[in-house]
Amino acid sequence: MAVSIAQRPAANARLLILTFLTTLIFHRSVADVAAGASTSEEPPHRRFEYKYSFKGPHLSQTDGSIPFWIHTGNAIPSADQVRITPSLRSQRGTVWTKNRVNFEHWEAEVTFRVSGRGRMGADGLAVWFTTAQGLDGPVYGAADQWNGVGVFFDSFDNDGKKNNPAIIVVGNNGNLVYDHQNDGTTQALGTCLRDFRNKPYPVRAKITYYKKTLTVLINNGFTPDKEDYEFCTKVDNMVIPTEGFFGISAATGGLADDHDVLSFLLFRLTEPGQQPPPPESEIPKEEKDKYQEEFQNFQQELDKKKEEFQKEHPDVQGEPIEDLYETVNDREIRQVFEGQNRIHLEIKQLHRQLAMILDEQRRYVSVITDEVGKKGTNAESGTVGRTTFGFCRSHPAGGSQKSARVEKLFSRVPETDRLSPTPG
Ligand SMILES: [Ca+2]
Ligand SMILES: [Ca+2]
Repeated sequence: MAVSIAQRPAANARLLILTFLTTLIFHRSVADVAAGASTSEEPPHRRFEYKYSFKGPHLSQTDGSIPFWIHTGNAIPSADQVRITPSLRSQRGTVWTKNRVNFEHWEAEVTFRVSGRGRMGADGLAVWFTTAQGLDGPVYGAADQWNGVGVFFDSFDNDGKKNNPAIIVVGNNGNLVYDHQNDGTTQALGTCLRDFRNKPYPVRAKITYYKKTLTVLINNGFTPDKEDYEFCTKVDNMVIPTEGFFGISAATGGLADDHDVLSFLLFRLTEPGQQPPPPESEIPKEEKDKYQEEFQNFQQELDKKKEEFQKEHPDVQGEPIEDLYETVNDREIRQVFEGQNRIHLEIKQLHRQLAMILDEQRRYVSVITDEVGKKGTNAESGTVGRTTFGFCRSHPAGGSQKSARVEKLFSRVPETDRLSPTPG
C-alpha cells in the first residue's frame, strides 16, 4: 500500500504539468490559426478562460476552496470534482464564479455525473449565466426570478407526463417565477429528452452563446469519446445580459442523487477578423508571482517526497505498480463498457441508415403521387381504376423509369437491413 500512496503525488504532478503544457500548446495553435486571413464562414476564435473554469486533479485548495469560485450550501469541493449535492434528502448546493464575465460570446463545457440508486432521482442540476449569483433558492438550489439564462437538467417528473429526465433552457428577466409543477415546460425556450442519470462515463454539455444564438449539445456518457456530442436544442434571437456570473447548482428532494461536477471550462469566443485581447494583459503581476511561488513550493515538496521514498524503497523503481496491472473487476467492467459501446455505435449506425431509407422512400412516394395526380387529370379516356404500376407500364418513356427507380429502392432495403460491423 505504501507504494501507491507515496507515488501518487508524483503521478499527479506529472499529469498536471502535461495537462498544462497540452493546454498551452493547443491555445497557441488556435491563436496562430486565428492570426491568419479570415472569411465570414470561419469559426470563431476560442480561448480558454482559466478564471472562470475549474477541473481536476487539483480542483480545490488545501482549505477546501476552489480558486476563482465560491461554493454555498451542501456543495463539497474535492481534488477531482465538486459534489454539488450528496445523495441525501433536501440538499441544496451551488458554485459561482467570483468575477463577472464581460465578454459577449462564450462556450461552456460542463462535465458531470448524476447518479443514484433509485430508478428515479431528484431534483436535478442547473447551469447558469445570470447578472447576480443565485447563492441559494428553490430552483435546483439557486435563486428564483433570476436575470439571465438557466439550462436545467431536470431529473424528477413533477407533472407526471413521463417526460423526464429532460434538459430545458429557460430565460428570465428577473420577473418570472419558475414553474416547478410543470417542469418548466410552460416557460421553456428549448428542450430535449435525455436520460443523463447513471451513465458509464461522465455526461458532457457544451453550451454555446454566439451571435445571439444559444446552442446546447450533449455527450450522453455512453462512450469514452469526449467529442461524441449530439444536438439537444437551439434558441435563436436570444438576448442575454452583457455581463454576468456563471454558476452550477443542484438540489435533492424526497428522492436524492449525487450531483457531481468534474469540470467547468469556459472559452471566450471572438468573431473572425476581430482581435482577441492579449492574455498577458489580463493576469496581474502579483497574481502571477503568487502562483509561481505556489508552484515552486509544490515542486520542492514533491522532490523531497520523491527522495524520501527512494530512501525508504531502494528496490522499487520506474512506474507505479497500480498503473501496470488492472484488477479482474476493472477488466470485467471495462469489457462490459466496451461491448456496450460497440452495440451503441451499431444502433446509431442503423438509425442513420434507416432514416436515409425513409427519406428516400418518402421522396419516391411523393414523385409517384405527383405523377399519378398529373396523369389522372390529363387523361380524357382510359380504364378507370388502373393501378399505379399498371399506369407506369403503359407509359414506357417516363413510367418505366420511375418503376425502375422504385424497384431499385425496394431492392436496397434488405441490403441495409444487414448488420455490417464496419460500414463504408
Ligand atoms: Ca422536475
Ligand atoms: Ca415532466
